Amino acid sequence: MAYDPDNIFARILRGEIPATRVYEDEDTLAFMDIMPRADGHLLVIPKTPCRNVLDASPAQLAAVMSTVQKLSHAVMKAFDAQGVTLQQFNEAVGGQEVFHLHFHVLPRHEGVRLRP
Ligand code: DGP
Repeated sequence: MAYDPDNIFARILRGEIPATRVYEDEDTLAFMDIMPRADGHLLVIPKTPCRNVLDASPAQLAAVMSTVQKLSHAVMKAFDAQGVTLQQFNEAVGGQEVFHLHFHVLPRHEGVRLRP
């Protein structure tokens, strides 16, 4: 499937719509999810065009996962969490709604369920 350069996350990358940015490096950006399912729920994306894991290069995956790991530690510390759940969806049938590769980082606390 083709990459749509006007998807919402591409527009966030270009600064056309606002987002609460929490981390950025040469290859990746992280910002807070607009519909958080846990306190501290953030999204990590590559800066280069990529529809999802099925479309990703090894370099894009490596960069995104490196940031996911870094921010998992940071968000656990910031939110005093005991763990994190990582989620990632591919194509509409796989639950994907925004067609720019992203990983959800969801801090988890004992006895607290993810919000729907
Ligand atoms: P999914 O593709 O299924 O992982 O769902 C997209 C996620 O992106 C969902 O958790 C809500 C979030 N989201 C959608 N639009 C925006 C937006 O404009 N800004 C931010 N920060 N998050 C968004």
